[in-house]
Amino acid sequence: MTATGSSASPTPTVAEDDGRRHWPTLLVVVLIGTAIIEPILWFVLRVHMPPGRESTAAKGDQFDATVLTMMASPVVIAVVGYFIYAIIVWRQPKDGPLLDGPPIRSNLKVQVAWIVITSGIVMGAFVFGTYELIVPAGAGGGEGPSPIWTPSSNTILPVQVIGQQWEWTYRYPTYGGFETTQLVLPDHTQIAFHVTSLDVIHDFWAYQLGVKADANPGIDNVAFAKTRQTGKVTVRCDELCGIWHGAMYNYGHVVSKTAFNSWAKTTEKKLAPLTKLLPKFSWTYNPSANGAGGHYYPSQLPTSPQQSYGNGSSGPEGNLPGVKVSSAGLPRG
Ligand SMILES: [Cu+2]
Repeated sequence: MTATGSSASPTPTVAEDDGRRHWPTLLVVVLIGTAIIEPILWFVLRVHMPPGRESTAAKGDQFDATVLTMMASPVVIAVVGYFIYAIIVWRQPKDGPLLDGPPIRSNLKVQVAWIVITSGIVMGAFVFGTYELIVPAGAGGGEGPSPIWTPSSNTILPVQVIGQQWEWTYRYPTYGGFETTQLVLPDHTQIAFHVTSLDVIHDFWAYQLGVKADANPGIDNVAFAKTRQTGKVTVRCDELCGIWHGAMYNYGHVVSKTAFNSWAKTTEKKLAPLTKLLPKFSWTYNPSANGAGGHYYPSQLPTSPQQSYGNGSSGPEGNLPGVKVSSAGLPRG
């Protein structure tokens, strides 16, 4: 570095080699730091990583995020470690001339190490990402109408998720095709979410299940997840879909198989008169087919169906009072 113009800054002196071996010291710092942080990430952070472990897809997300954090940690430790080391070891003395490092044009060792380490990290992430995408089949990503990788389970419960401005409803085709605003799922069961929309593009995000699949009109977008434990599920729309997009959420529940069965059977029976009026179950619907102008439910919105599992007054007839009135001309199908 040289002083320019009329500046009075002194020209730095090249510091003399202190004869110390800095690279091995830095390497030891990085190795020790890595050895300390990695077990903490694996044993402590992993179990607290979002989105939890309520489904296989969620647990997979948690695992992936932990492994990527563990891959990134040595890099962060190396950068921060080098920074702190430089501040301490190569500190400019208070008295004496302004010091600078030796001018280095090229350093073969550094170049080789850089290429090897960065290639290793990138290729490692590539292999890991590809494996995680393909092998644990059934990730809740929404892979279109005919996913290439499907779960091996013989018993899969299909649940249709219907998005529309601005609420979610669910149909259970294996229980007579009833439709409800409640998302109730059995524990330890492979679920196939069939996500579709009646109007614009929405995005079904069942946070605790690690499921996030776009809801496109006319498309049956399939996402798989196997429930692992009972608990609450927060469902949000994650695609800006109009003015009340922010109010487009509700809550679901993963319950025991017995509780689910009794709920499903009771609800099927309770809603049977209404189910008859619904369009026949289909993987997609065309809301404008019957001249409804794309509106399935009457315009009592903006509201979002808010009720909790088992409160006894749920279901479309409770939350969507207009359905009965207009059901003669139900436009879907
Ligand atoms: Cu939406």
